[in-house]
Amino acid sequence: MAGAGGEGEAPALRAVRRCLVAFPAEARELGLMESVPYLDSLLSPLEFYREWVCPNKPCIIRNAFGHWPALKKWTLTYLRKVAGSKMVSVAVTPNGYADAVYQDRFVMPEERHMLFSNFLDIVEKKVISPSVFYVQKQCSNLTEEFPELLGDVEPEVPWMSEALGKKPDAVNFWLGESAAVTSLHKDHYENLYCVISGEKHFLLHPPSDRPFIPYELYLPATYCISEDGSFQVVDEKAADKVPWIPLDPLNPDLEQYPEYAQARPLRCTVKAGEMLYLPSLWFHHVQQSHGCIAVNYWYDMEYDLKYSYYQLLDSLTKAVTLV
Ligand SMILES: O=C(O)CCC(=O)C(=O)O
Repeated sequence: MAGAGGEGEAPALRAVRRCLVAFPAEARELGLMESVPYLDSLLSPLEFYREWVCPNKPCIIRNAFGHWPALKKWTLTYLRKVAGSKMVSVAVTPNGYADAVYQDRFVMPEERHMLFSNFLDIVEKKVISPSVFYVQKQCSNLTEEFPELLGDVEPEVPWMSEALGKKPDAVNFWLGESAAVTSLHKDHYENLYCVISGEKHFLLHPPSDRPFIPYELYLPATYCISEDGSFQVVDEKAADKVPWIPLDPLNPDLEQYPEYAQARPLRCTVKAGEMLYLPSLWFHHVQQSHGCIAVNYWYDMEYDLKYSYYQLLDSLTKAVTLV
């Protein structure tokens, strides 16, 4: 919460600010843990809903998808064989950050359509590029761009579909270089994130940490590669500003965002064969081992009272920040 008020601040505003500063610790005491717990086997849909979705708590589930052929089949060689000859969308950036703040812009990656085999050449370091490549298009790219791989996983997670009474909105396929990083953000999805090979490193904040997490408004722009191979940041035409988190949780600028010192990130590594349940509205920052392959399922959240309470927290945080 930037702009903490001084002596002249109205008492009511000071009281709201005090409540917002106390709120994250109070929420944590009500049942959040120091680390992300593991489940060694699946629960029934009802149990999973009661114990994790409803309380909005993350967990890592082992043995949740041991039956998927992908776990044994998906090597880079296999992926090249079944999908190498097709054109796919790849996020290309100069620094590994797609959808992140760069200087005074919110910058999106160049979305390059390229042969999947050319992308694999880069991941396998058969071709050296100064840019960073990541297959990460979040529009259900597994079903839209890689239908030939779908039979090796599942189009939905049956127990989650039953628990939530709906099908996933998107099934995404992720494969990229270790330099590709996903900046801190949150989504309105119940996310089941399954690592097929390699490792993903998540840094998480519960939604209740919102008062300590800064947002700013940025003009949106896109990386465009020039003929000489250098990247330019090109503004989107007539686009509204985008609220985004400027802070890098791995190296937070506490002079600019001192409140973040009070936030308490949870860190976890999700290994091959493990599934992270990442509840809706949790902030997450993601790194990976080189060539990590993952599939995740986004189930739209319920826009219920929990959502409304988060909106209230967000509005109050913005209100005191602006003063
Ligand atoms: O794996 C990643 O790089 C990002 C995942 C993510 O942000 C998500 O699933 O919402």
